[in-house]
Amino acid sequence: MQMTMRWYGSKYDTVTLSQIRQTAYVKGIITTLYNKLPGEVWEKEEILALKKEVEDAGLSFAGIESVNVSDAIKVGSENRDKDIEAYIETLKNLGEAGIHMVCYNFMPVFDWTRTELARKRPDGSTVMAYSQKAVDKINPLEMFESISGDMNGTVMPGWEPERMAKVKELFELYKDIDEEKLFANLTYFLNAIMPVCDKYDINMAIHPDDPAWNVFGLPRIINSKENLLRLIKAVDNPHNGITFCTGSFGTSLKNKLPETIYALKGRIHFAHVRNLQFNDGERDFEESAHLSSDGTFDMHAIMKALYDIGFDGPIRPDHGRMIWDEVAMPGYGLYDRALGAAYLCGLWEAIVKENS
Ligand code: DNO
Repeated sequence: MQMTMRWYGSKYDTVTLSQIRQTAYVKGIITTLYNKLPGEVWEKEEILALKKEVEDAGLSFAGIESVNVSDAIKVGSENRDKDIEAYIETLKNLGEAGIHMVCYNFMPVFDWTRTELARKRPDGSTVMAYSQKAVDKINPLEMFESISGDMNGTVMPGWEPERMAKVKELFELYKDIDEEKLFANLTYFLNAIMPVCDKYDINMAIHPDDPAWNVFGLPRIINSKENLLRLIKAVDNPHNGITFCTGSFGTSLKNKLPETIYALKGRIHFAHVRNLQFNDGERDFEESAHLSSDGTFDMHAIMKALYDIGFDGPIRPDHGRMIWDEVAMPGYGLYDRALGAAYLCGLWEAIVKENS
């Protein structure tokens, strides 16, 4: 595995590349052209400039999170082919720049959903949290307003204000889209992009739905072991793979994390590893420290499963708590993610040594 950290680019991130490098644990960067809208082509020069910036800081460029998929592609509207053409062009440019892993998601309207961005824990740290009871009380059209006050002035992925300004239209667009249609649109998209992925050896890594159940009546299809297996079989090409995100996939306690990792052998191209703590029933959780004993997941068993399947892709700590008075994008401060990286590297080293 290669330990990485997500970075949003010097214009958007509160964390610098030199800080990330000094963690020592993190060797690679997962980044994006954060200003690009879905459907827009990423030009080769822009990609190369970003890559140079990362490499000049002494870090490796480990992949993209995300090249976002347009709503036209997700709903399968007439103009989707134009957006798919643009996506293919972007992949070609990434491939020519030597980039081989692209994370994306196929969630309608909202990317990941949380009801609180700064829930206070007894030790004074703050974490992101989800409560179904709170969701049931929110008008989806006001979702953005209800959390935006806690974004610390940052732009959160999937929650861009321009996009949220159109949320009503977005709901309208998805009104006839059920699980089966969404799945068919996903496989249509994947079949169209596989040739360029084959040509440039680009691993596509779909991000699980977060949370793993329908929110506001919107369909979810990347949310169980069965559905993940269905997807990799439907487009049976090794470049059609998964971002195994424990904190998203694990929101449903029915999803068994190590077991699913074993089942996906060869098709996990990227891993996000973090822990959750469940509170009041199953659909109420908060993002704990990465440490097993701080949450619900057995992090050792997760890392061991990744080791056992021969996982050799990029891995990253995921949403961190906000600690030590840091002010950053919720989930994406430096300090707790650095602790997470150190912990995951420690587990990994122990597993490697015990097995050799
Ligand atoms: C949240 C992230 C998601 C993820 C996208 C992938 O912090 O895990 O925004 O990057 O869903 O496209």
